[in-house]
Amino acid sequence: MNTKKDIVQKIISDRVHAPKPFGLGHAKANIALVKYWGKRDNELNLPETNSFSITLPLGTTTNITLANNEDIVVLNGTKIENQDQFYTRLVLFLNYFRPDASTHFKVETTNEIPTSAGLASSASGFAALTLALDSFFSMNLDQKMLSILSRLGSGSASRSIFTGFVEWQKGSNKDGSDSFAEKFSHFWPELRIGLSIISSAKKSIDSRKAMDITRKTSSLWKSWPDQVTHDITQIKKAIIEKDFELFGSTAEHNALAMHATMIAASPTILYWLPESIQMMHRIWDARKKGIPVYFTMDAGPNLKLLFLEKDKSIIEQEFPTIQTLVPPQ
Ligand code: 2P0
Repeated sequence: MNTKKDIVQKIISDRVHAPKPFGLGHAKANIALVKYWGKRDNELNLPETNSFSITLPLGTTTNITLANNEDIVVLNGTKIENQDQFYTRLVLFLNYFRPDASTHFKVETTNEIPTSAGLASSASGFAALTLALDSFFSMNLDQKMLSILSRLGSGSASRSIFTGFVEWQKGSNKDGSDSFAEKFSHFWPELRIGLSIISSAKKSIDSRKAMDITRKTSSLWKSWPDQVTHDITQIKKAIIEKDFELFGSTAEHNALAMHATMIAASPTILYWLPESIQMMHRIWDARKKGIPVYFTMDAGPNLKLLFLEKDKSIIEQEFPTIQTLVPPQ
């Protein structure tokens, strides 16, 4: 069996140098337009399908130094208790890089993503941590290797090593050596993301568990991989041709299809709140009025609106509570 530790060691063993005084990493959050939902390997976060994302302008900055007696984790200026899940997940990841048991790290991490924004921070978090470790041990790894290492922390983190549009290749090797993200060569500077926060409460079921239940029990699971293949082709075509209707409708349909696979799981997994459905109707009503706006949704109740800069003022008038973000190239 390939354990995470074996794989990390294989990648880094001949590249690690003595630690520098500190190692700094920064990575941006991303939102999948064609979703990652379901793993072929739970240990290595190997996905059943490719996925395709857009980078957000908000991210995570992480600084690593050496600590004396135990690992110390500080998030946005507050020391995290070592019983906290955030602490244990981070320390587990650090263990794969720890040169020996007596080496301890202090990890100070700052999240630009407001915790209330309902956005996953594990993607930018594990990518920033990987970049900080790369710098700390002067490894100088290429982006492919950084993407593979980030993936071992959290699947979607593999995409946060890059900016712009990013495709995570599922790969087929058992050890995940061909499962990494790549930057898509085209960009769309006029694209905007509108965050619509319905609830910032902790999700009812974490996405890791939800993916597993979906894959094992959902009657709609069989059709999901073909759906993704189709949608990735369409979304790339839409970007190249700047066809916003194709872009928005593909992303929206893919998100709804992902949620449909969960609704068809046993037990049903439903992340939507009544307000989520209300918001969907408001978006569909806006479209009926001729306003080009679509949405995507992740493993939670919040919607992310997709639109173009030229329609920003009318959309902000129609949806006054959204926060508009400009995706970086
Ligand atoms: C995505 N999500 O593509 C999908 C869409 C949520 C819905 O990636 O278990 O935190 O760490 O590999 O990356 C959330 O899952 O899962 C996610 P792990 P991750 O963005």
